[in-house]
Amino acid sequence: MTDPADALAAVFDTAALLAPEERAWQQRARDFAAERIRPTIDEDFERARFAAELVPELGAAGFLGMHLAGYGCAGAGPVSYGLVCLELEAVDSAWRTFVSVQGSLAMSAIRKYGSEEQKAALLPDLAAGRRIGCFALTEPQGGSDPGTMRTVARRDGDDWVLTGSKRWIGLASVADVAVVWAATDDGVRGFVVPTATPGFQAVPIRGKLSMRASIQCDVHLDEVRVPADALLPGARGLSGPFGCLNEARFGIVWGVLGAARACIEAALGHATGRVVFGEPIAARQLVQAKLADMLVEYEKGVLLAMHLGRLKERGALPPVQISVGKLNNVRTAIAIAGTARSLLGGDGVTDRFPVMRHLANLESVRTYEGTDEVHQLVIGRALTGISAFS
Ligand code: TGC
Repeated sequence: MTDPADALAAVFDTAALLAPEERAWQQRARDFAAERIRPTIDEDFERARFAAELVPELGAAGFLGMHLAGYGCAGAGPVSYGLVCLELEAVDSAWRTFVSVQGSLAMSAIRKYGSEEQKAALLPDLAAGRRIGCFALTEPQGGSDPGTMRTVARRDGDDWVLTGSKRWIGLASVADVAVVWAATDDGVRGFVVPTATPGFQAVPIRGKLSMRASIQCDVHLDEVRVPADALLPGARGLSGPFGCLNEARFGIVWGVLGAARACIEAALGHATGRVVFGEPIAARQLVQAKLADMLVEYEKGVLLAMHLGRLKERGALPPVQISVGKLNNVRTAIAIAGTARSLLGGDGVTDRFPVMRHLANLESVRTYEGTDEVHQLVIGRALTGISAFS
């Protein structure tokens, strides 16, 4: 029986689209995921365990903030970053999410908007995985509309005092530092808040049936006092956090294709070995049709991600194009995971295959960093010139 990964590569050779350096990053991430994440991921998912011991290893591999330049970051290109996201998410969305939150949200906020002192003090440790960062934007009253932000920061002498609540904040309970967005008299501003500051509390959200190997939290800010130099000087208004969401959404465009690929490989491997009515099910036309459709949709997703990556390299990637990529590729990955599940029969709902875990994770990915509907409306606004959010 042909290895499913080889069969996929034989039909669609993505390596031909890549530079040697990009292939090297991809291979490094694939090896890391296979050796360090895959062996325990089913148990981590089952027990809702975040394997914190992997964080410095991700740093040593160069994956944290890898697309940022200087301050200990690798300065890799966007396609290399995308491929790393893809390979990590091929094992579990939790670890692409970790890399996204650390690198694309917390670190990119500091890199884009921080003072020289903030960058020098924080980025090398975050890149090495010696410290963990989180990004606190979303609030309980409605994550899709950060414009309703109720968290406030007020001046008190030279200090700032932050009060409010955030929800669904990845890694907050294990983070050393949080980038917190708050309303001020001068509009929305960002603050670098050490999580040990009195009044900062992060409580992991229980009962998740998705992203179980990752942590998302409620964050309570009760008169959290930080000095004046905690303010990110370069961000003013919601365009600040949205600039970071663009980076994270770009990683998702790539990452979910890893989950999709893993599901296709599982379905293909099963179909060629599973004999029903005297033949492998892969010999049935209905099964081949499903496999072909999955591959075609996956290929289209990769080509879209590649196109966006090449635009980003040239500094020519508008946010609406990222919305096209996030909307399409997450929907595609969910559809592929669902079809793969159907090909696996009853065992498809067990952890004998990674497919149900991917399917559950992808439902979170569909919701965070902009729901399907938010991205449809971003695209609709670009098409019509009319904002239909409210
Ligand atoms: P609006 O309030 O009108 O615009 C505010 C300002 O932002 C600018 N802007 C952008 N800038 C850069 N990139 C983008 N993608 C941008 N989108 C908007 C806009 O030009 C304006 O600038 P200025 O200078 O004029 O003030 O907002 P809008 O009407 O443009 O957008 C509405 C909408 C719905 C698209 C936006 O609110 C949105 O994207 N909502 C979804 C938010 C979202 O994705 N939330 C999930 C975040 S995940 C999270 O917080 C948890 S962290 C992850 C983890 O920890 O796991």
